[in-house]
Amino acid sequence: SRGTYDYDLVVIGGGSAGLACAKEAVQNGARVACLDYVKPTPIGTKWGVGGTCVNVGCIPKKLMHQASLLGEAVHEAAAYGWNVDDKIKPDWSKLVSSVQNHIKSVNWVTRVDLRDKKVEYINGLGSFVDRHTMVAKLKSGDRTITAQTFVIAVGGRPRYPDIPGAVEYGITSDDLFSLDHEPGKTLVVGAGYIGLECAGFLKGLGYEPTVMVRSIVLRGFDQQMAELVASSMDERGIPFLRKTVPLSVTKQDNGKLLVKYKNTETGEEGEDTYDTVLWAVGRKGLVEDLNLSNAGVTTFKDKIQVDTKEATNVANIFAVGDIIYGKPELTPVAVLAGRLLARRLYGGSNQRMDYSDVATTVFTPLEYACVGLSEEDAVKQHGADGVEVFHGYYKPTEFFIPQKSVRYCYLKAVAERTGDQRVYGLHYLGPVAGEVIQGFAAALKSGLTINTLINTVGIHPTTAEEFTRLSITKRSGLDPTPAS
Ligand code: NA7
Repeated sequence: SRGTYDYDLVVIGGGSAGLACAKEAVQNGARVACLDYVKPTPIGTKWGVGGTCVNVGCIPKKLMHQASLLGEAVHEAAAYGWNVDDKIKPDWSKLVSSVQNHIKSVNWVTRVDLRDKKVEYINGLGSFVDRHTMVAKLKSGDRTITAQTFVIAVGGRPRYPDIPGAVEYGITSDDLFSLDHEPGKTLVVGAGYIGLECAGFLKGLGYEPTVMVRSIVLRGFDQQMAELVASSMDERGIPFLRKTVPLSVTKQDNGKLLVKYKNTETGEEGEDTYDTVLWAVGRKGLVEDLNLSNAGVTTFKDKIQVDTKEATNVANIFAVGDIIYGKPELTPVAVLAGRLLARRLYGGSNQRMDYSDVATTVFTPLEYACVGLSEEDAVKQHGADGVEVFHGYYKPTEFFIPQKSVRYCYLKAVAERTGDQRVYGLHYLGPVAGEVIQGFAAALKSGLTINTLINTVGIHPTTAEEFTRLSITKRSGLDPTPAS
């Protein structure tokens, strides 16, 4: 069949999944093109190659989180004897340009890498004509492209709520990291990890975020940990409007945004004015422009369902990354799934993606990282009698001198109750959470038991060593707070 089509493989989407898949396919001998196109947001924000993670996700988020932690660190430094001006303040436009410069450099490196690796990069919006043909809308006009195989890796974009003024006056995480003015007093609507992270760094940078929560905080995460995250943010002065939904946004003569909202339990209505309204109400898959029906690919709730080999219902069309239904929407998941798919398609491999026990971190001011099952999922799968939870509060050594709150520094191991006491899940709330959990994720995937964990010698003084000191079970009812 080689030769009948323009390419062996066309990857639609130049984000984490698509780029990993395209590069690996070329390395395994395929002729590959990668289409990438970013539709501007309603306020006109657009960006380059690399997808959400690089441009409007993980990378700028981590940098703004770091900026916010540094502000905190300057205050702590005074307690450690540094003579610092206690009237430090952030420069939003300098922060934005530093962040955007880094992103531009990553975009550039990505383009060079694609050229070096001989992936043809096509800056166009693709839509299917049939299962082997696509039309790409380019600046220079339409181009028809045929391929033996297609990989759909178009990812997702933030949703807007269906209320008056939402699109006109609100922004999303697609706009925030390049916003050309200070966000000021900000209403963050949505209590998923994106909402909480944005509220967290905005507070750290000195703005006044409020989080509007429709139902629960951090749906999908361990709910005890989620509530501790929310409490730790509340303690830092971030108010949470609970059980509340927005009704409308209007712009006042003074330029401020008037938001009307309603408590879903009491029915009581309220309103307040903000400088910025940030929607963090979930993301939708970018299926609409693909004309999938022309290729016969079926969709499910803005997403595409795939089998364990990332195949869609059409034999020559696959999907990876955030566009697939029911899998963790995380960059490293997308990268590995994309790479493994290319190896199976062109490298004679049989290895499938293992989507289980993926570790992740919520970069709130006090960070939360976890791997494996939440306590509630462990109980659901193994029964309350089959689960033992080891837990404890702890005091990071470095928190004492600046007298930082240790109230929410907490961790737990959710494990099998009897037998080998296999660890089902690990949860950590505290500093550098991602760095703490990453190694434990490998241990958990290797069959970590409580016995191994508590017989591992800790590294002192660290916060990660607290995992080796877990001795109190929830079932015992003993106080999990440390003596000193
Ligand atoms: P999530 O995790 O889907 O969270 C969305 C949040 O927004 C969640 O708290 C929702 O509350 C809330 N929500 C949704 N619709 C509304 C409306 N209309 N009004 C008020 N609040 C609302 O998404 P993120 O934006 O954090 O994105 C993370 C994505 O990346 C997510 O899709 C992950 O899979 C990966 P709810 O709990 O539904 O009541």
